[in-house]
Amino acid sequence: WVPLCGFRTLDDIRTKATLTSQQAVGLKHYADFLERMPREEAAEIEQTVRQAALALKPGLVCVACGSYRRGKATCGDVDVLVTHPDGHSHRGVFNKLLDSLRRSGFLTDDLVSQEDNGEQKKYLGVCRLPGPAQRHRRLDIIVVPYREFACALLYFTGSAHFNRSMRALAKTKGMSLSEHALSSAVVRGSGGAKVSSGHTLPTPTERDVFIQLGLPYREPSERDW
Ligand code: 8DG
Ligand code: CA
Ligand code: CA
Repeated sequence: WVPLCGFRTLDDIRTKATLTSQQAVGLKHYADFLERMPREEAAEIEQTVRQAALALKPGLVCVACGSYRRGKATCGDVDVLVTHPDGHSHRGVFNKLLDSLRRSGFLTDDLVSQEDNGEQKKYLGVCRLPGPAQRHRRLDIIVVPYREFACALLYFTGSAHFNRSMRALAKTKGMSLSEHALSSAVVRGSGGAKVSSGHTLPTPTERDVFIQLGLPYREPSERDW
């Protein structure tokens, strides 16, 4: 923007720039997004999502992941993972949950309203708790099938650096770790052709991912890097 348009201040951008809808949301809430929230507020946001989810379908599990689950005193945003232990009732929840949270006025802006990634659906947006002095906060919601719960929980809890280390380690052991699953890696011949495709290893809990990788279990609070 500086070399192309000569914009040097937020005010230039506010008054002269053509913004994408996501940039406009970021600018609108610029001051609020600079601040991290106390973890107590993240807990209230998690609880708001959980109440809306349970009103739609009893048994839905909602877990705040990210820095909140790692026990941090403050959080940059809230990352809520949603699933259902019966293995199929997560289907159809994503849009209904967002509609419900929009109708109640809790969601104020959307950034990415839906991103299909296999059976996982991801929402990135903005919310605000009711009350006079509440700030706008970034909220991410992912809905996942229960068979992917452990790997999605591990991924969404992070930290990002910890995830990169886990994935790199999995590779050295002939495996592949993603937010969906831990798999035996695809084997390729010297020409690069696929010799055998990977298969998913059973990981009913996060602990099973550590066991499969030959690692001692680490609590979320021990996953900062
Ligand atoms: P914060 O919001 O309090 O600043 O920290 P956070 O909760 O750890 O970060 P986040 O940006 O909300 O991301 C949530 C998790 O997503 C993160 O802990 C691990 C996972 N993640 C990756 N790679 C990346 C990445 O490249 N960018 C982001 N934003 N998240 C990633 O595994
Ligand atoms: Ca976060
Ligand atoms: Ca996030």
